[in-house]
Amino acid sequence: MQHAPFQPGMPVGEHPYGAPSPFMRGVVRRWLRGMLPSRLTNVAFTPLAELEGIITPNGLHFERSHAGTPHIDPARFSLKVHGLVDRPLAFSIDDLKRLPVVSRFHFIECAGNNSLNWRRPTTNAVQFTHGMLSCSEWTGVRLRDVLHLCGLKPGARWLLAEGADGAAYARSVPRELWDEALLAFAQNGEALRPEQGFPLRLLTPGAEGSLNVKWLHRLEVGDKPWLTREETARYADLQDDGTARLFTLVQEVNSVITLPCPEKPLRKHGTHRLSGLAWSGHGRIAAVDISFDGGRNWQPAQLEEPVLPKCLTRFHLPFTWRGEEMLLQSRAVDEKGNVQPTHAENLRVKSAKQVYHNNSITTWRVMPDGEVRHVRLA
Ligand SMILES: Nc1nc2c(c(=O)[nH]1)N[C@H]1C(S)=C(S)[C@@H](COP(=O)(O)O)O[C@H]1N2
Ligand SMILES: [Mo]
Repeated sequence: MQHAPFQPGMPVGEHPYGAPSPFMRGVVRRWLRGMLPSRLTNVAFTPLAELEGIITPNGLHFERSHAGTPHIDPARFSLKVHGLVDRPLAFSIDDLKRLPVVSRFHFIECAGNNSLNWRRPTTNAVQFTHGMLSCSEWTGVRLRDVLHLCGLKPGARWLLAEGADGAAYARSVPRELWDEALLAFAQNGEALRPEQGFPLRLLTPGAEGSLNVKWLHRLEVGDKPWLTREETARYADLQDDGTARLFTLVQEVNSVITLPCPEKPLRKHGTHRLSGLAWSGHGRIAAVDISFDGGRNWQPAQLEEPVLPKCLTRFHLPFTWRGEEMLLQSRAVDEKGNVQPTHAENLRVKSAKQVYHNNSITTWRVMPDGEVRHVRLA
């Protein structure tokens, strides 16, 4: 039903906690049936094509969970810290909130993002190529402040971060990542969503998603990595000789065009706005170049402020389309000089057998009718 102008609307208080307009019902997380064995261990992808700016609304943050979403009462929750420390301590959420609190804008990306397209393009939607990627303002206390209260013993080099979920999920975190890490209890101004680790998660800016342990209830300090399932059998990069490279922790420079894309075809001839997202686990995005002809010619996109380290960066470029076929690509460069590789370049340094850490340039083929398809150039 269409609302007639100047008629009264819904009463105030009808939605004590607001929800999107009913016209936005299609803007939802989606998962691929059959990708993983059950819905308890699965991934719900963020609808990147529907979003503007750099922040992912909390209800649309991607979710990768290995044993479903636990239901945790924060009043009965505590974080235990022990191992190579002078004083093993337990912190309630209220204890943590009495420490200095900081807020930081950072993306989280699963190392498996775009892995379905490592061998050949198989998913024809930006939601399913790059939707294991989201970005929030995270609020919490610094990991190093908590460790300082416990007092690190000599030899402290690694930390085991364990979640309270049924997966007995745990990852070893090397000391180099401790300084920037947060123990986050809030996301975009409100408490973490249950799917994102309520009431507490580890946040390791720029590192692969799986290090950001959710429902974090235990930190053990040690002198070597624990070699848990999630860093040996999973999230390890299989090499050509059959060995696996462990602890490839940084999410490399990457980008994708979200407009146009398979979900957002071109419907009219004339001027259009190309838009997309770029990110790097090494720091800030320095530049994004756009090609309309499959990588032969490049022109710089405009970066939208703010451009923050280890955070999504939005880029734009106006263009005119008169029905010609185009091969759209974006190529990001970060402040450390890392350049996003073509797939062929990536295959020169990575094994064809590995599935994680695919940051290859993506090609969208725009057809004369304006439809957009995910393709790979030879
Ligand atoms: N306790 C726990 N932490 C976890 C996981 C999990 O299954 N259990 N999944 C990890 C993986 S693989 C990723 S990619 C991120 C995803 O975070 P999100 O679900 O908030 O997007 O959480 C990580 N932390
Ligand atoms: Mo992940």
